[in-house]
Amino acid sequence: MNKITNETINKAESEAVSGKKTILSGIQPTGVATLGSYLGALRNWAALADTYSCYYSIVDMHAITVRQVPAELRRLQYEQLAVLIACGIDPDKNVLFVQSHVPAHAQLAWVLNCYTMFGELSRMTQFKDKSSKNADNINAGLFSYPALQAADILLYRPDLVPVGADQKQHVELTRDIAVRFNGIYGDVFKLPEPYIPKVGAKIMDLQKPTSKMSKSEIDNGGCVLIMDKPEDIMRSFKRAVTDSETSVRYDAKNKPGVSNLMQIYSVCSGKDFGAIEKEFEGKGYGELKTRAGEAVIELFRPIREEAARLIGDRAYLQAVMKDGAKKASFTANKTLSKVYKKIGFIEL
Ligand code: AQP
Repeated sequence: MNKITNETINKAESEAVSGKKTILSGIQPTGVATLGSYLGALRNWAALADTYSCYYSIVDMHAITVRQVPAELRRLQYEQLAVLIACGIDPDKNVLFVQSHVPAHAQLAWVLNCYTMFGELSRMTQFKDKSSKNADNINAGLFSYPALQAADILLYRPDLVPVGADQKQHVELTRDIAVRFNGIYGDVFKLPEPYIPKVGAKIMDLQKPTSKMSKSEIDNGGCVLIMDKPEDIMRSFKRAVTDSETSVRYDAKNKPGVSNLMQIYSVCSGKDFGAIEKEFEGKGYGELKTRAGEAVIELFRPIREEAARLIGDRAYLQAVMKDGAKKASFTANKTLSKVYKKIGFIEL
């Protein structure tokens, strides 16, 4: 396994600030973005946009590995795009596109499927997780999802891939596939590094703080969406599961609920865990829940308002999609053409 160390991440980070390097990441339109995807990924996407050449994709082809309602899937793609722009990802400075609008993703994915081992795919935590949640639909797409994800990444030759901690295993597999392919055909793919935030990399469900906050699990009240109304956000925080102690202390293993709230409050307020422990000395969990809820409400207020405005402007969103597809295809097709040549396909 091609292990990624902190050292390699730091090296890529420092190289990246010296010149304009490339970044790629994606988000599924399986629901509206959550507090988890915002803190784990989207806020970094926006922050990195000025320094890097960025490709950000709405990955509809990944979404159908789980059954979707077609009209909903369409609506959610527009909504997701509006949220990304409202998060500060400017479509004039970044390439924002929908995965299925760039056929090279499917084309390269097939090739990479032939260079990805059954055993490797079987070990992926997300496959095990999602197949246990969708026992009646364990389809081949769900299984080979990481090969498509490897294609998504390798097509754009990115230096960094900003993701939450849950995606680290997939980026490692992407590197393994790239190394295997390069070992046979020469230096075709660039090896990407994951860019995982130090705090906020894995935001947990407010009701089940031992599980990742996920947009497909919105029914239990433990998931906060960017587009949620302030009163709904506060209600979710007030009901957050904590523990039977009273002290606000960071201990992810023994106090997952409180530690998750601290993590959220830390990213939103910019305060470190030491400062937060001090701030809540002698105070109960109720106050931490309220402060964390307020911080999230204020963080999301301008994003929600701008996204709501953009959702009403379909013509603009479609124009962004068209422009993004054109720019993304230009880069992706160059890589695909190189791959096809290397493996012996005839190009006309
Ligand atoms: N809870 C989280 N904490 C930190 N980062 C997270 N991300 C997602 N959830 C958290 C990161 O957000 C990016 C986009 O993720 P995604 O929506 O494409 O896919 P996902 O990881 O499968 O998210 P969900 O919410 O769990 O979706 P469903 O329920 O449809 O599977 C990724 O970089 C991810 O790491």
